[in-house]
Formats: sequence, C-alpha cells, structure tokens
Amino acid sequence: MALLPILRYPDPRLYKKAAPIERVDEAVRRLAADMAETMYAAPGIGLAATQVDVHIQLVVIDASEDRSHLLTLINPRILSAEGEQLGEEGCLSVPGIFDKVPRFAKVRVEALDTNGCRIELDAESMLAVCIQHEIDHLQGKVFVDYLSRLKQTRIRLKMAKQARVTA
Ligand code: GNR
Ligand code: NI
Repeated sequence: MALLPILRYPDPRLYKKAAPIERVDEAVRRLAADMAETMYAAPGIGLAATQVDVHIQLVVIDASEDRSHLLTLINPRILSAEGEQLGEEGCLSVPGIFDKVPRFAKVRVEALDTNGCRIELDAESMLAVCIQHEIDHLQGKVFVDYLSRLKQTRIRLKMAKQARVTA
C-alpha cells in the first residue's frame, strides 16, 4: 500500500478525460487500494484516479459516518437522476476552499466493482453528491468550474499563495 500525491488545482492534468477501464486486473485493484489509503489519510470522502494523475475511470468513495463503507467504482455512469440539492463542496485538489454546487438529489449509478462485476446502486444526500463530484473529475471537471469567474480567479490566487508557502 502507498500514499499517492494528489494534484492541486489548477493543475492542467485535472482537466484530462479518463479512459474507460477494459480489464479489471491486479494493477487496477492495487491502484484502487492505494487510492483508498490516500483518501482515508487525507482525510476525504472520495478520490478519483484523475486526482492522482492516472487517467482511467476509477473512483473510491466512503461517505459513511464510521468510514467503514468503501465503495470502489470502475467506469461509473449515471443511469437516472432526480431532484436537486445545493450543498457545500470541498475537494482534496482544492484544499481550504468550500462552496455551494447544485447537484441531483438522487442518482442511480452503474459501475463495475473490483471483481469486474456490474453493479447498480441508488444514492442520495452526501453519497449522491460525492458520486457526481467524482464522475466530474473523470470527465476533467473540478467543482470550482461551476463557480463564478470572480470566485475562480480568487481561488487561483489563493492556491498560488498556498503553493508558495508549501514549496
Ligand atoms: O473529501 C471530500 N469531501 C467532499 C465534500 C463535499 C462534496 C464533495 C466532496 S469530495 C471530497 C474529496 C474529493 O476531492 N474527491 O474528489
Ligand atoms: Ni474532488
């Protein structure tokens, strides 16, 4: 197991589109395990492969209270969605920034699990938000992209200042 470095907004690699996974093999399972370790250590409730600079359709999520419900979704796709919710979002690639993003209230999702078996799941509230946030990452979209240009500019400035302090 290993902790993986997480790309920071506005790294251009966060804007790459992830390719579908054709075969769920040991390499995919190893990456998923490392991503889970990285997510729990952060700590975060989700992590997309895009954020660790691997551009394949793989995400890990644990939106449970006790951090004991790890979900690994491969090639996730929203089958249907309903309603709206507006919640505060954050992102491990944009540390320290939180803002409201409109999302579907409920989603039905299909994906492959780590055995390559097709699964379907219904999600609402925080889990539904997280799934939509992670699928966005795979499509090269960061939650900041939904905010006003003014906010985006301020966030870029703040990230540049942070990078100077951390460097
Ligand atoms: O840890 C995370 N928390 C979070 C809170 C509200 C909405 C979405 C998220 S996902 C985020 C982890 C992350 O950046 N996943 O890509
Ligand atoms: Ni994120």
